[in-house]
Amino acid sequence: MDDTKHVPHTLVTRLTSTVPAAIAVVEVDGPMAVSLVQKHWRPNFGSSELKVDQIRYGVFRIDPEGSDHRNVDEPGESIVVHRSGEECVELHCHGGAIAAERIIHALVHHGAARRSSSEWITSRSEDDFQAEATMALLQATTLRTTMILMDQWRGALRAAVRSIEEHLHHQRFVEAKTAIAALEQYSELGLHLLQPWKVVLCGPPNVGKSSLLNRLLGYTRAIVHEQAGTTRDILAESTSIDGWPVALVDSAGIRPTNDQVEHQGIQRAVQAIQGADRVLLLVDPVQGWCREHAEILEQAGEAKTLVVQTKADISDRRASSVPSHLPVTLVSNTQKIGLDLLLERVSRSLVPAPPSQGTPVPFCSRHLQLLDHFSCSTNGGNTRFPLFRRESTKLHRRT
Ligand SMILES: Nc1nc2c(ncn2[C@@H]2O[C@H](COP(=O)(O)OP(=O)(O)OP(=O)(O)O)[C@@H](O)[C@H]2O)c(=O)[nH]1
Ligand SMILES: [Mg+2]
Repeated sequence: MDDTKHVPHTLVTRLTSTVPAAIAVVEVDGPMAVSLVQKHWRPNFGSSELKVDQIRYGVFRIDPEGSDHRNVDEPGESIVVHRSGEECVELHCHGGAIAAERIIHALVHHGAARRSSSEWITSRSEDDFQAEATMALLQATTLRTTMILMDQWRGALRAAVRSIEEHLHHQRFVEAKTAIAALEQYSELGLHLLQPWKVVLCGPPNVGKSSLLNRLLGYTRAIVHEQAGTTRDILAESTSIDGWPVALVDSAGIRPTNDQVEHQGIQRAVQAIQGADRVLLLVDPVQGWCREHAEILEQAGEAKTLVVQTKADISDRRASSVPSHLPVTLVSNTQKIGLDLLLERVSRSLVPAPPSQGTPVPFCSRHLQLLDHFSCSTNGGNTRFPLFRRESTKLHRRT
């Protein structure tokens, strides 16, 4: 029987992402970490002793006892071993899909328990806020969103929440409401630090939706053609506008049709408009505003619609048929006119007042639930929130 089996609290975690990379890092943490690694590891020279802070090279043998005769010639995995603490060893192996998994599987087979990377992060964070910020930072795609999340990692949101708790505890409800409102103004932005804003390009056929998508992306993603009804399906691409993550969505031109395929495409366009955060409603300067524009505007609502008149190289005058109270941005896809102004307006529409450095921003659904809970408490309800009193659960601190 394997004497290292059922040893408590020796945890194995893949520290690096599962996305293939040059190197993957697996951490073994706990009382049996060193002996477990030594059982599998064969150094390329010298003894297999592992001193703290020493870095060694060798091979990780998946089946060290060779009990499985089919695996006798199994080559193992090349690894760099770093004993980072008395009870902590890092194994640096090939970063493809397989190597780290084989190593983890072998260690679990011999008694370690697998721990997810989110559990690892939680165990090393001061509290839930910092753990959530770390996990969000791993997924952030722009510098701007990263900076906001770094502020939360450093404690901006935690401090704001604690201050609201204090107000509620001392029944200072006016101050509590003000502080809650200050956080709530950023809740939509906070949820879109990771989840891209969905910006849908729509309008009748041939107004230049696909051309504008290509221009805003900076490469030719969608088919552009003079024939009306070219785009049939939804086409979404990730990008960023002024540092805000955005999914730009091209859609089929909306018009009455007897063509079954086109009809389905139009239905998808309508669904995309309904689910959009912002709608770019495109108008051709010659065709002008038509019934479809009015219907889309009614569906999307004026607050989240930006009217864009294309083909400014043909006509740079606002079409008189566009309702006069609607602001219009004139662009030319072919001559690249007005695109910077359009991007600026989209950015301002998404985030009218970007948070300054150090501003607390709620950024996940748990934070919004917490704000709801606080709001209820401003009427004199329960003012203690044990969920946010959790102390650090750091496990094995490195020596
Ligand atoms: N002069 C000029 N032509 C443009 C401009 N934008 C698009 N076009 C032309 O208009 C035609 C239609 O362009 P698309 O981008 O395919 O239009 P669409 O709105 O995606 O059309 P559908 O997919 O059919 O709904 C093409 O011949 C484009 O070259 C522009 O800004 N100026
Ligand atoms: Mg198109």
